[in-house]
Amino acid sequence: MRVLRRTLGTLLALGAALSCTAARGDDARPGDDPPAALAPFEGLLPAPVSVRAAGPGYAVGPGTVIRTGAGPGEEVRRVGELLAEQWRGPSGLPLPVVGGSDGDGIRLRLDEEAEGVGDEGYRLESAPGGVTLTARTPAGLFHAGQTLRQLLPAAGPGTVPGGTVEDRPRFAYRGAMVDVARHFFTVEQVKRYVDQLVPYKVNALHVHLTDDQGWRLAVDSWPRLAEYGGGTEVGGGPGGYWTKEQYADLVAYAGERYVDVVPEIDMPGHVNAALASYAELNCDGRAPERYTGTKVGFSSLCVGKERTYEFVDEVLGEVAELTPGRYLHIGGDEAHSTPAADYEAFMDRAQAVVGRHGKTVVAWHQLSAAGPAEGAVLQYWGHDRTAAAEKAAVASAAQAGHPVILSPSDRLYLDMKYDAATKPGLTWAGYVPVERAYSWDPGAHLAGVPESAVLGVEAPLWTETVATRADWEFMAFPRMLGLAELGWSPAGSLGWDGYRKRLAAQGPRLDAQGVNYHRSPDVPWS
Ligand code: NGO
Repeated sequence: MRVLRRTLGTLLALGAALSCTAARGDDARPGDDPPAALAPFEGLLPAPVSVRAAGPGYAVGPGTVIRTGAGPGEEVRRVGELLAEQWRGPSGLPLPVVGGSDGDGIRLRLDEEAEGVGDEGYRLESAPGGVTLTARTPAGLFHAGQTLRQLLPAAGPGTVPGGTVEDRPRFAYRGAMVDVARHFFTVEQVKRYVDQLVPYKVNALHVHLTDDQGWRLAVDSWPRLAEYGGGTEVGGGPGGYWTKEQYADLVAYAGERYVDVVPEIDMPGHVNAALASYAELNCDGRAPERYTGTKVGFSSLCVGKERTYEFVDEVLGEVAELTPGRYLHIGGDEAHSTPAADYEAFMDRAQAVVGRHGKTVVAWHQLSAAGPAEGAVLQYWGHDRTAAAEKAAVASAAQAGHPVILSPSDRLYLDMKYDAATKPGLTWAGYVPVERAYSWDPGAHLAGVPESAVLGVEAPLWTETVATRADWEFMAFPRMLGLAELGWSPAGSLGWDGYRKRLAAQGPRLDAQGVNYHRSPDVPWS
């Protein structure tokens, strides 16, 4: 009986492999990605808006060139170079980048009138003569390139299936946050995160630069912040900080990949590193010790002191100057040591400073109860048990026109353990297994916050318990891929059953990139 069942299983698997090979055209080799269970376009993650499979596809090989069109198109050229750079290693092909658009190969086409693709979307058309990527913006072409890459095997040459993909994002903001304050991480390490996220069309990188345990960005007007305040971390390690050049380098690197950096200077709480660096920032004029524990809510800027606002203005001014993106995050969470009236007065002034420096405020959702400035964006980090009144304050701010970024802590906090066996991580918002991180609808998550008020989603990685790049990856992957799909794919194509297969299909790509991801037993990894 058992033998019979096994034979039957083998036959079924063989049948699936054969039908899949047929669907992929004559050039596909058995064993190519995606795994046998999925037809080629079905493995795409995030799932695209629409797909039409048609006829044979384009075989990518040693003769394949990337054509970046006629005319000036310097940025298109740059996108072409970047895509070539991403694919050369895995494909082992030379992939030269040339001008013009006639001839076989991969053609990048900027068309400002392209329909149905929005600012970041694209159309991908594949036939034996080549693949044409069309978008209204270079960002759209870049995203199209990521889709194309997923249609090829994780390693080696292969055939792009014939057909058309039409695609555009559901939400404008699809973000990741990393806390480099609790444990210090270098710009190079953060760049690697960018590399790991852009294949999934993530477009925002929020860097939590300051907290009680460390100040991580050099500020010319207040040099001790980084030099002294950056000199430790949770657990008492040596910490560190980024020079302005290093930060600018990260911003440029991310920007070239269409990822906007959103810097956060947390205030009026979470400021012990600053208070320890400058006695004059303290109400009593005495600097506290540096802090290497993990408590929150014990520090506050001195709201009644004018010097505090000079500090805020000078620091935010320098950060704004280094940051081309429109957002500046000023924290505003867990100000438990700042009386409510002081908090409001302080946040009013801090928000005005951000505006004067030409940026739009982002703050954690506690600001919603205390008077967000016009246009300010609120980042919601509550959970299922968050008080109704707190949620209602976010809803009424949303109804008054404040866009909301959703980071529900019981869904998207990457520092929450997957389950009891996860070594790093916290549990205050509960366990967040891969399915829980994915199976919810950002367009209908908070009562009174309609989809139109949702700017997007972001998954924060807090690092009280995350001290190494390996643990960081383990906590972020694969949950970040779920965020990417929630942020990009139409509501109608979401669903755990399909998603877990798409996710499994990404396994070999994560392996090829050397990502240390959690091989959740709920996902049918091949
Ligand atoms: C909270 C807190 C952070 C912690 C994090 C840990 C926010 C917005 N403030 O989230 O300081 O690091 O939880 O999960």
